[in-house]
Amino acid sequence: MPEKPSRAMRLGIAGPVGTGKSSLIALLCRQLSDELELGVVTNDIYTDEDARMLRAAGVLDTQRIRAVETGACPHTAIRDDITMNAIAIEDLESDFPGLDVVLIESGGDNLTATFSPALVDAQIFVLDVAGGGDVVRKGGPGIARADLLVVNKTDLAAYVGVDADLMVQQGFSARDGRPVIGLSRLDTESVTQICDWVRHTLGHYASGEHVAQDPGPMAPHSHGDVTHSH
Ligand SMILES: Nc1nc2c(ncn2[C@@H]2O[C@H](COP(=O)(O)OP(=O)(O)OP(=O)(O)O)[C@@H](O)[C@H]2O)c(=O)[nH]1
Ligand SMILES: [Mg+2]
Repeated sequence: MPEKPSRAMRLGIAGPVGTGKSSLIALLCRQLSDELELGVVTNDIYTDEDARMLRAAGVLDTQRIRAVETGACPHTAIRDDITMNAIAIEDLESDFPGLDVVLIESGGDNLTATFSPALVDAQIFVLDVAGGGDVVRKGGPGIARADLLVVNKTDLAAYVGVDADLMVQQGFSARDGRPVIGLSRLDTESVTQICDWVRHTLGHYASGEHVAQDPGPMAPHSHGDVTHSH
């Protein structure tokens, strides 16, 4: 029998800038806070803007929303040195015993940033249709191997000349059958689908069957005149 975990499931939400990570967290809080005990940790480079936005949205007790100011590229705090996030999560867990899920938002980064499996039990990678129909094909560890790929803002697809269904299909092809959800906060069916995915994943986690996966390392990239490889 797999060992049952004794703490909340940590669910990471990553993806490029502006694809709708905070909005997805707000949506999940709105939909699930009656049935699940939730907490949130946001990551921003220089501000606590995402946490303030979520507190202002009134979707959760403001004390359950904590901000980590990374002061560096977002992936630094979700992958290289997870200490600040781990402390924020532990503080939340000690202030609110019995949490079911802690949602962790990565700062918006590029296509290669993913959470360390030491920080999260499962992760969602969020793209949006406005980023262009080619993004899924371009690939990257989050697109290929996150526990769930979300193609967000499908309601905007017609306005930006993108075929959202095709993006979702390309997601399935790029992911060896791992799940993909085309999402819009205006499309009730898609909202139900993502809530069901969270319930299903939590069920697996709670029974001890879920194993945290590492989508893979960052691609080499440069900061000014220094080149890093993570
Ligand atoms: N039309 C539409 N807009 C959306 C949807 N989801 C989010 N947005 C909008 O997209 C914009 C960016 O959303 P955020 O949730 O702030 O995105 P983010 O990924 O958290 O952004 P960063 O944290 O800055 O990287 C906001 O104006 C949202 O209102 C959606 O389903 N449909
Ligand atoms: Mg955000």
